[in-house]
Amino acid sequence: MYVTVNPRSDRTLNGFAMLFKLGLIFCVAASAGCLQLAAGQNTLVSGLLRNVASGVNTVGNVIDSVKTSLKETEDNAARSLVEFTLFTRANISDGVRIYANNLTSIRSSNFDSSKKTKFCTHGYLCNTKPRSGCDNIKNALLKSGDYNVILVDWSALDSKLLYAINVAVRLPAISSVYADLVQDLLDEGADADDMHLIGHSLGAHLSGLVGEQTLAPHNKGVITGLDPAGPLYEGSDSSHRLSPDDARFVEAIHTNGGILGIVEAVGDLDVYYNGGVGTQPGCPFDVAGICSHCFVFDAYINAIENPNAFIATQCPSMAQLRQKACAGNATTFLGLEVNQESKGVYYIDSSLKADLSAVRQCVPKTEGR
Ligand SMILES: [Ca+2]
Repeated sequence: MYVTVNPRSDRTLNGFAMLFKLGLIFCVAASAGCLQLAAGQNTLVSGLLRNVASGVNTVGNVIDSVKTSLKETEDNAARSLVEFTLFTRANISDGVRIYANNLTSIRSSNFDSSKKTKFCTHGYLCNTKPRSGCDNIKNALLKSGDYNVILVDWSALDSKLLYAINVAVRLPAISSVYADLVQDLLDEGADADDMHLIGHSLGAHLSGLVGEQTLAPHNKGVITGLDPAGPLYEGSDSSHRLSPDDARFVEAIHTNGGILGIVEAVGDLDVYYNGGVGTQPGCPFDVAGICSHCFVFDAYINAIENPNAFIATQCPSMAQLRQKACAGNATTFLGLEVNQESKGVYYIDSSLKADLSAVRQCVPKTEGR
């Protein structure tokens, strides 16, 4: 039995205008990428796409082909351009920038090492500005509990024209500086088991890379992957993507598997929301899967705000769940009350339906913080 929870009521979106804008972004991105290739101006891009075209399309091969020449440049860019902004109940709206390898910035902030720390980072073409998915998660978290919440914004490094560049070189570089910040917080007395890395889409895999460096060695901490990105990650080696060995407990919530999200299970617990693949109920015009892919923010935020309302059941398929063939199987709440002993594939037939307002969370208005 599921409790009906209304989607967030403050999201009134001109859906058609937003979809048009998104379609334009993707069209421009694709066109620009092709033009760049045709001009032969970028050997790196040409090489990447040749690899993909020849069938060498796993993230591992892409990374190996470029990482040596670009690593130093990418690392330097990441160190100067990734933004970490701390929010607490004392400064819910006015975030304070903190910096990796700069303990003074941490000690002069409201960071409290005795409290749990929750991070949120975004995916491709997104950011953490007000009304973004991560900003909404931050608000829900601080309403729910007294945490340190750190938003990780790498939008200045986002290779907006070529997704593959992000996968191959940007995320590994960003993960290095992100991991340094997590390590700084551990050095300041925080417990690794109090660290919770939340990431959407590419941000889910970024969280995995960070967890591998900082949490996995202690077998502590939690990672929540919100519809982890699928393209170039499906079938790739676990060292390049979110995987169960990246923290003590790794969960993934799938809403758009097979399009923008990954289908395969990548966590200790994988929850397939309303089936988890294709289009979510309520997304009438799901251009490129964006509505369903971004709906996962609503799914997680509603689960944070209603900790006992959303129950997932261990089950082999959505069809079997709906046929009530999995009655009596293990269950777990979604959100912060998730049973961290849960293992395997779970499904939820939720009363929460998507709508076009979900898109806004991936393409927030661009006013600054
Ligand atoms: Ca991994």
